[in-house]
Amino acid sequence: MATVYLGLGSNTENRQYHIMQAVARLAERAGSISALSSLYVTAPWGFVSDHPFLNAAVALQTALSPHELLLLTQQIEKELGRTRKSDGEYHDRSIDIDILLYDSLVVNSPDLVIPHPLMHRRAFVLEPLSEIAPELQHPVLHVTVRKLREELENAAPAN
Ligand code: PH2
Ligand code: MG
Ligand code: MG
Repeated sequence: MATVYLGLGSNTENRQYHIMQAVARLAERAGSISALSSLYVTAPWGFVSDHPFLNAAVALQTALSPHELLLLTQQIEKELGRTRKSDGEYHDRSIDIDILLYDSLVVNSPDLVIPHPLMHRRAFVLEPLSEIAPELQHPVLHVTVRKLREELENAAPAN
């Protein structure tokens, strides 16, 4: 069994419904959810939108491999109405499920990078994650989630 941390986000109608549906479908098909953070209202990061996000983090115990889990998260995103454009920009989305950490595994494949390469720069990831796993070590940066969050808070606002 692996312990995996996922980041969830939604900024379209019914944000809370989409997040809770994602959690329920993960619990049904990926394993068991051992922690769920509060839902955080966050401003769109990296793109301009009138629609604020709800973000959350979950801890999942799973027997799925990283790639099996990736396929499942993509399937659940699709079921919940996620569409994708290939213009390299961020867009409003009904649901986004990102694999943040998978045990202390480091994965660098064309379709999947773990730890999530931007997680340490995003307050909308670190806030919910530090609520459920403050002492968790980042396997590449070798500092805790709590520390990453503190460092981001003290960094330049451009982050
Ligand atoms: N996800 C992004 C880009 N920007 N901003 C917020 N606040 N929350 C997100 O989940 C988010 C974002 C790319 O996945
Ligand atoms: Mg994302
Ligand atoms: Mg994503």
